[in-house]
Amino acid sequence: MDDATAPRQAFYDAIAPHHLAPLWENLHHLVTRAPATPTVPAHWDYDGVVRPYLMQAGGLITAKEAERRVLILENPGLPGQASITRSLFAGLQLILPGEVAPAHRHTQSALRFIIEGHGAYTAVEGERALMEPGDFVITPSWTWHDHGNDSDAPMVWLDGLDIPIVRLFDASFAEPAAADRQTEARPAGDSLARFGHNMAPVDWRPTGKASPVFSYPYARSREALAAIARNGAPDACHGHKLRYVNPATGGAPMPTIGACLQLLPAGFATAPYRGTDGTVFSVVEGEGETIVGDTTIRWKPRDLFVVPAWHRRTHRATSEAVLFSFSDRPVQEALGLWREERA
Ligand code: 1HN
Repeated sequence: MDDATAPRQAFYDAIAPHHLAPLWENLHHLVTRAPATPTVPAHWDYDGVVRPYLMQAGGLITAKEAERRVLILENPGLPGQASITRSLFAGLQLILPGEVAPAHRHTQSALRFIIEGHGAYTAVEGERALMEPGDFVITPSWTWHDHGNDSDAPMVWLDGLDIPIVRLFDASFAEPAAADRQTEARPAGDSLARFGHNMAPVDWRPTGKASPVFSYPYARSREALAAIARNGAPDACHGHKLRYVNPATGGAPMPTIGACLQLLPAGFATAPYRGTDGTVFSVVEGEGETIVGDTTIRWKPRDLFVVPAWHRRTHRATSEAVLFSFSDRPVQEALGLWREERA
């Protein structure tokens, strides 16, 4: 101990009961020269590991009893925090034939990205979206939503929510609906017809902050990627990458979460890239690997992985690959925080 240490420690001990602390002992942890996250790169093998456990969960608890039968994808660097990055929650939800996940609403915004199964539905504000693998469905903040499976096979999707963001602001509200299932307000496909064809009802003005389209079918997004891949060269860092938009604003579908779909041609390797938005990936098609710092993640269809904030990544596709991804980028952009670096 040098001469200064003992009197300083005595001072810290004296002020602590008065809820005072010295900034100078913490400053460099609080204000780092570059992002320093406890989040680590992580990978979940869907078919080999996650799916068997998810099906086991299906035998242990019903969707109704669980309210939502979800296995949390917890970042190994954030134990016990129900978070995949510091700002986002991710989980895999199972709904078995005949089950209903009862209607509720909350201030947290949620996205669904369908992993397996056909024809179960999510109902949002009284309109059902039938779900197929690769479909992207949103349930914006404070919208009523329930899920049901009238098909004859299990249905699994990735849930992405802004739970840690809402927790940061202590702004969580939630309530159950009076009935498990919402009464149908509009037929399935109505929102897509009104807002999903580069058109909108003539006198319509946006009311909320989220997209009026709440289902983005894979068939359409995939067709768009196939066309742009035929028509031009891939971006060095991203391959052929499109972001999902709110057609009313051109911005993200929900204010707190942005999502993208990208196609990597067979044999293509992306140039190193990093952004301040930690990003969750879901593999739809193809096989390949993503190098994050000194970690190599080898992925195949239905696998999930996370790249922490400001970690350099390169993707290499061994066969033509399609990756879905989501992050908090719209929040960081709104706050003037978002940065990226392209090699
Ligand atoms: C939730 O409401 C859903 O509505 C899914 O399907 C995952 C995770 C935490 C809190 C609420 C859903 C959730 C959730």
